[in-house]
Formats: sequence, structure tokens, C-alpha cells
Amino acid sequence: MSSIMLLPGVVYHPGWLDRAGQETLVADLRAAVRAAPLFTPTMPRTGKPFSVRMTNLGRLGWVSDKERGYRYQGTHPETGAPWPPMPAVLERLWNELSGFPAPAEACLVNFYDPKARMGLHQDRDEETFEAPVVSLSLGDAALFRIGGRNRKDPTRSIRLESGDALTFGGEARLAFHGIDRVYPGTSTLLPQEGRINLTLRRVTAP
Ligand code: MD6
Ligand code: FE
Repeated sequence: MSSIMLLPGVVYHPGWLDRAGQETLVADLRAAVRAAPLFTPTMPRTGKPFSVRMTNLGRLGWVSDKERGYRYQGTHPETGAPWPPMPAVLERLWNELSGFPAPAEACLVNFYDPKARMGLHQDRDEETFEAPVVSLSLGDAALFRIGGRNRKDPTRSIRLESGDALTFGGEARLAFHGIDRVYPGTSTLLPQEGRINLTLRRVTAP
């Protein structure tokens, strides 16, 4: 499988997961969402809702609310239940692309409806930045923007399609990035318009 270094530390793996694999994974995610329903996180302090709905897989999950802010926790914020396990294909994704000797602990599942976006942010709620973040996109294409460690650094954009993976580590581990827009109707994977992005992370130092 070919991969492309977009920036130092950012590697793009177009078509990492084939269509059959994507369909199986979507079925796994459907079952996971029945056990751990999508929730709408809110911003620390302001309480403004995200336009993206989320859930998690694995030992730890990323959550955010007005009162307690961004954090990882072992249970769903609404049901109090542990997060569902990660499907084997995500363990394979991590093993093949992270180059990290210990397993991923968290898989954040972001669901974008056609109007959802994700503002420029850094992934920096983990206790360790030694491991890269590995992401996989499913469903409609989206415009992903990536810059540098400072919010004002110049950015470049890339269109992520269903099945594409991205590894985000080394000097890019703390780069600002976000999703400017989703392109509705560009994939037939999901029954409705929208996009799913999975991000796998190591949260604690092994
Ligand atoms: C998204 N992705 O693609 C949002 N973060 O919907 C991320 O925020 C992200 O793709 C860290 C590393 C890779 C990512
Ligand atoms: Fe991110």
C-alpha cells in the first residue's frame, strides 16, 4: 500500500481499508453505537455544543463538557457504561501504522452530518505524545486542514475519502488541524449523508 508524507510527521495512506472492510467496520460501529450512543460534547466553560456527535471504543474515551472540560474517561458520559471494545481491524490499523510498541487505548468516533465541521485544534489531552494519532475516515469525503504548532502557522488542505488513513506523529503530533467541510453525497458507504472519522490514540505512557 502506497503512503505519502504530507508534512514531516504526517503520513497519508489513501485507501488503507477496502470497501468490504469498510462495510464490515460500519456494521461493527452500528452495534457499538447501540451500546454506547452518540452524544453531543460541549465546549469547556462556554457550554457551546460541538456540531459533531461522538462516541468511543476501547479502554478510554475522549469526552468534553462545560463543567469538566476535555478529558479521557473509562465510561460513557450518559449511560455510565464502559466503552465497547475496539474491533480487530482497528487493532490492525494501529499495529500497521503507528509504529508504537504498545496498543491504542482509545478510539474516538466522530460522526459528521453534512453541515458539521471541526474547528482547528490540537490533540493534546493525552498524558503522552510519544505515540502518533492514527485516523481512519468512512463515508462522505471531507476537507482536512493541517498547519503547525501555532494556530497562525500556514496550513495546507487535503481531501480525505472513505477508507483513507492518516498518521499524525513526530513533529506534527501537536500540529493544529480540523475539518473545514464534508462533501455530502460523495460516498455510498453509509445509508445517509455524513462522515465518520475514527482516531486511535495512546493516552497513557506504557
Ligand atoms: C476528522 N480528525 O478527521 C478529525 N486528529 O474528522 C482529527 O481531529 C485528527 O484526523 C488527530 C490526528 C488525526 C486526525
Ligand atoms: Fe484531532
